[in-house]
Amino acid sequence: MTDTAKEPARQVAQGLTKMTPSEAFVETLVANDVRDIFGIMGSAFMDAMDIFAPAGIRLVPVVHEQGAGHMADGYARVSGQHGVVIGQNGPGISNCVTAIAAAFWAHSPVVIVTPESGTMGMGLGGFQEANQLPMFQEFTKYQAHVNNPKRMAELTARAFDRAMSEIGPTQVNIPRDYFYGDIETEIPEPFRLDRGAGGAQSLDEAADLLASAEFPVIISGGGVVMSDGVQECIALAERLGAPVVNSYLHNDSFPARHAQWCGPLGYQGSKAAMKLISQADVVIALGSRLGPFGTLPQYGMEYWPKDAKIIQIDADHKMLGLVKKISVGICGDARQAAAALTERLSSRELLCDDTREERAAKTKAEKDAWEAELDEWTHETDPYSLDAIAEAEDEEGNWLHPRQVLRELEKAMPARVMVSTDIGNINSVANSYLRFDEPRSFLAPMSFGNCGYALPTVIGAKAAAQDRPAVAYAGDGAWGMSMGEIMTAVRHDIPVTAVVFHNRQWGAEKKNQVDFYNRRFVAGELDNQSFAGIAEAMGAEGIVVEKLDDVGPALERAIDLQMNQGKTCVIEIMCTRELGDPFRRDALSKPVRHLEKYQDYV
Ligand SMILES: Cc1ncc(C[n+]2csc(CCOP(=O)(O)OP(=O)(O)O)c2C)c(N)n1
Ligand SMILES: [Mg+2]
Repeated sequence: MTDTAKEPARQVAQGLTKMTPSEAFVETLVANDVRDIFGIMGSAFMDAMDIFAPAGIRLVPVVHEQGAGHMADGYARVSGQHGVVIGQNGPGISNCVTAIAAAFWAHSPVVIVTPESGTMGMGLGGFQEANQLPMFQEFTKYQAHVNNPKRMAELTARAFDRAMSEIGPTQVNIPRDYFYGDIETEIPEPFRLDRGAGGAQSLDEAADLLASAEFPVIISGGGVVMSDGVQECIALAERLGAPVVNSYLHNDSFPARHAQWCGPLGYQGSKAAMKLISQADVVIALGSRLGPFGTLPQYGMEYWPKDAKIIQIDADHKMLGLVKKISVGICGDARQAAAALTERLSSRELLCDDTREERAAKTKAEKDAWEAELDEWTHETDPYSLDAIAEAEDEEGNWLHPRQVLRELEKAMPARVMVSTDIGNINSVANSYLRFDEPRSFLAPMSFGNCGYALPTVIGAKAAAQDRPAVAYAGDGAWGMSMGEIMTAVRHDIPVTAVVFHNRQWGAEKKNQVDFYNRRFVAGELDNQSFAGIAEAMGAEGIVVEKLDDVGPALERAIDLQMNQGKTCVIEIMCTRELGDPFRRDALSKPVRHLEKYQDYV
């Protein structure tokens, strides 16, 4: 669309023009097609905020700025556009640190706008004064400090450009007095990097390696989602007849309905995926940094194929060979690299062509076996879980097995759903039951792993894709950190559905106390209130589920409320205290005590 064809609010000032820095800032947002910003208002940027509405920008006021950061993350991950967050200098900004860290590890193009103390007071210990660049140093790809009001448009624009080209959060830090004054400025045209498939030499080497592979396996990573490359990944997979596994927490990087899809690697992932990749002689890690937690042993299985040759493709050359030893590293866009490889292989005979059917049968057999295992795996069977299940039988109320609940939720998921998950034991077990047919659908807290992620993130996702159903999963502990944002969903008509697994404990961490600390539980119990009741008090609908048969219908009802009546609903599911495998056995050791008074604590 040419600029003149846009609605008046979305037309950007052209050429060198007299304006205020506030206007330059807002015009730069418009040039970058910003329509929603998440945050809490403050005097620090009120002069710019005052003209958001006539520029066609909505400021979504949240309950807590951390929520705003997560919303910007969810918005970016689903739309592929920038997510933008803003807050008052000092506390409004420090409240965002966790969310920006999470967005960093999710590779989300989030721009955090951080108005700062005025230049004439900075350093004197004034009100809400803080050095706001060091706070985000580790979690941003680029930090712009507006050191002169005349540079407002230039530096704001650069933050928007870099968020896209570097695929991660950037910051624009603006002394609050620099919003005022008169300047002559030009609003820069957004610059979008035209990425390529990678170097011809590395692509050729990869094609040669693939041509001689007997059992190639593709890992489809986050880069496939971010580059909109699922179709190209499918084409490569079909040319090779190779099983495709999702990298950890990128379950939406390959359609689950496809015969070659095998499910996710990593914590609580798919045994089929793990068994198949363990047989690979060549692995193609497409758009994956091969993060260290994504390939840890699971189910007592060391599945990573140590002798396989690895072809790694990543848009960031610094990721190539960083975690795993590789044979070929391609610095390229996942979509274009997949297309370039398919093209190179199209007219070539491949060693694996001969075994296409045999490999397809093997893939199917592993998938069928894993589905059957999941169907039978109704509850956990370790001694602690069996005790917890027995205890639940003696208690008042009816408590459900999490795995059965997760299976029922899976069956009731609507088409095109977006699901965010939190950090917790039940949320992790959910990994086996979350399957997607379209990309930009799965929003997990990724490597930063913060509790309190799921609800605000899915609210941001819903703001970006109002026509899609949005569901958040959270444990009762993580829910407490974030549930206030239900008020944001209700107040601002961004209806979502949240499923709260009410197991009355900080389960994931308690599992470590079971495995390493002889069930000495410290600070693990949660004496919970009614989450459905709290939801109702916040203006949402609340449903309590105590029977397995009610799980699916509750989700269907909540989705109907969301999609047809614009209502937010919290489904509170009463679960036993049983616990699935822990995240990391590798990170803990059996306790050693030298002092007499702690001798029993081993
Ligand atoms: C912000 C933050 N604080 C603490 C932790 C450590 N932590 C990881 S999982 C977990 C327990 C989560 O409990 P809950 O949400 O109730 O889920 P459950 O494990 O019971 O399913 C905690 C405290 C974390 N990951 N993030
Ligand atoms: Mg819990």
